[in-house]
Amino acid sequence: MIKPIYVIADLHLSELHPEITDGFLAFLKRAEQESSALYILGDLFDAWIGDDNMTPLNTLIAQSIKKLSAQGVNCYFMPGNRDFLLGQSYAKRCGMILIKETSYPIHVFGHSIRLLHGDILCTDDISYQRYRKIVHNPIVQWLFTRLSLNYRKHLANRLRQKSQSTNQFKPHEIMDVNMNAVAEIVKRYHLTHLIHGHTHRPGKHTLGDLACDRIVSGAWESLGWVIKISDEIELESFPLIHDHS
Ligand SMILES: [Mn+2]
Repeated sequence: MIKPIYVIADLHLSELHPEITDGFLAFLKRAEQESSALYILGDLFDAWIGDDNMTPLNTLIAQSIKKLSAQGVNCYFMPGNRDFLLGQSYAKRCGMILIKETSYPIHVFGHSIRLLHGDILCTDDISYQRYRKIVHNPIVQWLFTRLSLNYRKHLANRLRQKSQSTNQFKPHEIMDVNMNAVAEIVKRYHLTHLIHGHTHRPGKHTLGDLACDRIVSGAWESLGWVIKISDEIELESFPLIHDHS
């Protein structure tokens, strides 16, 4: 029997939440036993200012993912809106294959599945989409990575504060996916499943008229979340248990 493919997103790892880091390390051991591949669909880290910022946390995570990939579990990473600067150098340290949001659907277990972080589906949030266009510009990114680490930290903090204060006043609906954007992708790629994170609204939605399921992973907080792909596609939540071994 072929082992399932695991998909996770939105762990938002940071020094502020060691319990989530512990939960992730325990999850990686589980994934080593249970899965054939792991897709991380972005926002693995709460912030990423460049692959040269090797903190103890980033080093620990790289070593742990590397261990999993060395066991033959293929690991893939698609950047989210928090860690879109995570590049080839860090991916290599983790033994992960960096994949772009523009990648084609994967055809596994008879499904046609498109994997996304999910932010590009939130087209009602016009100011965010405008910001996204700027920060995804390769020239802007190149310039940013040329700044000193300290100055990048400072800029990242200011950006985060600004996004927190503006998001506070945004209506709930515009922070969710736009159904026209969903339908467009489903039709264009003849998808049977669309899998994403980002919205922090875990759930399984049947898009009846499109004959497609949209499965949304949850953000790791008090629970961890994994989407398991095999003949069936399941969304599972589990308590974050510290692994003492
Ligand atoms: Mn996100």
